[in-house]
Amino acid sequence: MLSKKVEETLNNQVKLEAYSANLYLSMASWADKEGFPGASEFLYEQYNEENTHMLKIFQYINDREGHAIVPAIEQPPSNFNSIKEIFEKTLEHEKFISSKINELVAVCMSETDFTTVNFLQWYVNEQIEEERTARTILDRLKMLGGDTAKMYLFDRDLKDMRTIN
Ligand code: OFO
Repeated sequence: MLSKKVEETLNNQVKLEAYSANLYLSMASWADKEGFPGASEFLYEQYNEENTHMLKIFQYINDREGHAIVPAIEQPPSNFNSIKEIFEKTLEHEKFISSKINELVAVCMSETDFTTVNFLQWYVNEQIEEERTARTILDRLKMLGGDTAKMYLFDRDLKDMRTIN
């Protein structure tokens, strides 16, 4: 059984994962509208992944006799200046999520809930991967330096990148 504190913190993480999903959905829409089909497809995939992250925690709360709550979610930004800005925001956001996962683990440790610490290990590893992918994409974008022809190829290649889970 979850302590109230762990239950509350997990429910807060549900909200953060749901926000992440909507943030990527919004980015996917912008990329689609601006003529970047590869980036858009990649970001729609991120949306699906974040929903999975959210649902896993949601179901875990109830599995441990807590009460998973469907959260109200703040509207994400809908306009961006460039694909580069999108991936800068992605990296910044994933770093923020990593810090929240670490806080969550710290709460579980202080409540001696080692079952949840164990459950969260998947998220700890996932965050390493998510930050790394965003950083890799940003590095590639920096190398292109705004070259339109190369940007076309970059966008096409993004379709095949499926390393953020
Ligand atoms: Fe993008 O992170 Fe979920 O956990």
